[in-house]
Amino acid sequence: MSSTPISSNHIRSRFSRAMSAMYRHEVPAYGSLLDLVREVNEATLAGDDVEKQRLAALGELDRISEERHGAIRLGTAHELSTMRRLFAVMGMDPVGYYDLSVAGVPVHSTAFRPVDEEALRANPFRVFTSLLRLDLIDDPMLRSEAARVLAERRIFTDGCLALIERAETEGGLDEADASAFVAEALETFRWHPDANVDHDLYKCLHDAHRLVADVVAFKGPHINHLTPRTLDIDAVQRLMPAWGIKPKAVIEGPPTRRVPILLRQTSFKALEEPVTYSNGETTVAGSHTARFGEIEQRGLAVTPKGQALYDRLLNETRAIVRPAADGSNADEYMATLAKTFEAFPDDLGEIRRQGLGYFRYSVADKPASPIAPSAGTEDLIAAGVLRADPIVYEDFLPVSAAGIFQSNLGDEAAQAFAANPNRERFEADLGTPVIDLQRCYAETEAASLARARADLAQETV
Ligand code: OOG
Ligand code: NI
Repeated sequence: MSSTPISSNHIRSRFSRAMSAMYRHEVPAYGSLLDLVREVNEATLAGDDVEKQRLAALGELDRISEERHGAIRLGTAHELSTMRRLFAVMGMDPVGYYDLSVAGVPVHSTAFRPVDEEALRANPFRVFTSLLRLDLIDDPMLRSEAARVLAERRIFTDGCLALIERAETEGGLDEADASAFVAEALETFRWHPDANVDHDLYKCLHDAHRLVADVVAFKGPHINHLTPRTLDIDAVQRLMPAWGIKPKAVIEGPPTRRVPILLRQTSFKALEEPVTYSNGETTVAGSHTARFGEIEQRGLAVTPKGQALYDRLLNETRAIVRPAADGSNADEYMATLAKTFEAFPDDLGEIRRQGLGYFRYSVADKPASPIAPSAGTEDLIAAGVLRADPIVYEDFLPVSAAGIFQSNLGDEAAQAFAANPNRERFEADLGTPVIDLQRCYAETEAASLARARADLAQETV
């Protein structure tokens, strides 16, 4: 490296911005969605000064308009492990394992994202990354044909690979290399309107599963959606039609609540885009439907106990009514969801006392005399010396992710695979274990409490 390395946070921010600009150009409806989300966020903050001050004090206000996640689908173990190295240059590590086979989608996934608090505050850009599972495809001929096509494609530019290596051996990239890296890496995520296969093979892949065609038939893992974060997803869902955007029927995740938990998501349907298919001699003009837009609202990260309660209530809801792809029972589903979730406390103090969520502790008001380390956390909060703010959920939800996949696979896609998680295989393909997401939140909470207690234990005032 010729000069000083620049921070991986900086590279990630630049990459996220470059990706957003590219996608806005490729999928104009995403641009409309960004404008709508900005309006709703501004209106929400203008109408809620307390929340605005709170977000500003936590340093979260600035990140909201910059915040987004994307998603890609990969074809081979080698693509996945190289993608891990690519994201590592930007300070993004694989967190969590998501098995989507249960929902009829032949992939398993992780999310690459920054992990430590400072990096998350700088820019929490995440990429939901799925690996196709050809082992779930029945037809052995098609399976080997797909594997052959995938083995031949090269999804990373030589320049990108060289810069990944440089970052690994030299511990980072300098300014010039970082700029080059962002440009080279972006190439991997670009849309290619000329397919990698002929039309007959495309049709066979598509008949096996639309997702198989989306991965195998193309030259690279085009970014299939980008998702801005909104502060009021119900408002965005309601306003989408007036902005010429058709939302999916229901919002995935928990219902509307006073205290938002986990993650709520909705999307607009994928576009049908022109594609040419060629066998080297003849070219066929056709189309492919894959790329869409999504919005998300993030809330409190929940503990294993909170997650178990969430899972149970979601299952109970779905045992009563399952959202139909055509939206015919959307109102019934949302009403049932709201009713069932009355069993999940909707008050921050109650959630905290029941150990359902993660909190970031800080000193609210220094007391006149030092506080003994043995003082109870709840007592300190009640005494007004300690404050607890919700820790934002930075990850994804498998049932919601499946709903997002499904809404873009068309109504015919209710194909079922037996639940078939294979985390060991995924981690072997990735080349490293995934980070346990519960541990991230538990550590953040514990560190904040230790800091706050250390402060309170000092002689002051
Ligand atoms: C990923 C779908 C999952 C989310 O936000 O849950 C996802 C995909 O369609 O490739 O992005
Ligand atoms: Ni998404």
